[in-house]
Amino acid sequence: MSDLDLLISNINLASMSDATAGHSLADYGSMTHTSIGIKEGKIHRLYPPGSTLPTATTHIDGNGGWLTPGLIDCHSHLVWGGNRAREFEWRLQGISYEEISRRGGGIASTVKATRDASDNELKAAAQQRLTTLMAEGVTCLEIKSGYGLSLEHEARLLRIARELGNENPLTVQTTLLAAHALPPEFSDKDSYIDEICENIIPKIAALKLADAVDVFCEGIGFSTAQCQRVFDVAKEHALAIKGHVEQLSDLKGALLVANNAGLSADHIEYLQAEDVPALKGAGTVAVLLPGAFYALKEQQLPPIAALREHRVPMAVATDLNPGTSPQASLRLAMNQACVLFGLTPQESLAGVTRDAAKALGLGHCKGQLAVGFDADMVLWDIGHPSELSYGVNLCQPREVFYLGQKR
Ligand code: DI6
Ligand code: FE
Repeated sequence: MSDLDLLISNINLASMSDATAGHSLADYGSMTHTSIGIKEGKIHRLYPPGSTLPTATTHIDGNGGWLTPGLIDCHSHLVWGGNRAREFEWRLQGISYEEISRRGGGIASTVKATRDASDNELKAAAQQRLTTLMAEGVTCLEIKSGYGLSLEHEARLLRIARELGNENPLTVQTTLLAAHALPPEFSDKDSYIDEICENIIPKIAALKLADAVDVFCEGIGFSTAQCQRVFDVAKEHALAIKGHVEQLSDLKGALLVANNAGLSADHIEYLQAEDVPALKGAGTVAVLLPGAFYALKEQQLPPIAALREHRVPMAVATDLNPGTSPQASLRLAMNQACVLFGLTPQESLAGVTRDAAKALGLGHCKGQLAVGFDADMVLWDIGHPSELSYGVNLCQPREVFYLGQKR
């Protein structure tokens, strides 16, 4: 019997361990010329240079490459029908996202196309996007509903997301985003919030289809009072809390998420620096979505300096969706986070590993190469981890390891 299931020797590790948190120019928690041992899906031991190496059922020569934690996309709307290429043309003619939304385009048009699509059509399209993300090294993905907007259709999207998690090697976490927009059957937002609180959340919770509940807190979405009602019911059902907040205006949604001990406040371009300490105090992760900022040609930058100063963990995600972030690439989001938001390549890598895990409540088991953590890992033929944020698709994983327990 071998001591280990897997030994990867002759590698450099970018551990992204907690010890590197808050050091924007630190060294990726790197350990050079090292080896890593895996047992029962977990990181069993790290071997410094010169160690006597144990036996292993499988031994891989890393050839001097770099090993990172598996990449984690902690914010996606992966499952939808149709596309919004026509709307893209309108936006290029100068019509704003909010104006298109008021004219019945935007989220409403995707809701119609999604409801009209069959399960098989939705799943095949989502699988294609998922395969693209996995080829980049994504080993864990959050998938939101939000284009169904009724119990039947939200449940359908979450069920498809769960099936994708069962049928692919990566971990999928699901989030109910019923409070994304007003469905056509309702004329008044408060009545739809009643439906979400009295019917949709309790039934989705009973079916165990969601790990968390999210809201779109915005003028074209829902008010803080309406979002608070959703969070109250989410908590009754022991579901984690997330929020799309301060994307287009400052409604103090991030404070609301923090006051409810939410896992993450996402977008936050309009978050004021004075509201940042509340996130730190609540342990709420700031999720940066540069793909939506890019696609909408936004000007308002998230308060990166204040987030750094207060050591709020900053995750980076795709926000993959048909309207405001039509990009199935977390690697592109890493590059955008550096170029558009001024993150360092180390912060950007932490944002798709350690801090993305925290945004999903998985910070204790995923996103770091540390003893006891899940062995979700990517081996890259690169000379330095900054290459992962520099450029787009100039390097691909040599091998992706999905050995950790599915969560
Ligand atoms: N903010 C976003 O960027 C996406 N949802 C949200 O609340 C956009 C969704 C869409 O336009 O389809
Ligand atoms: Fe989103």
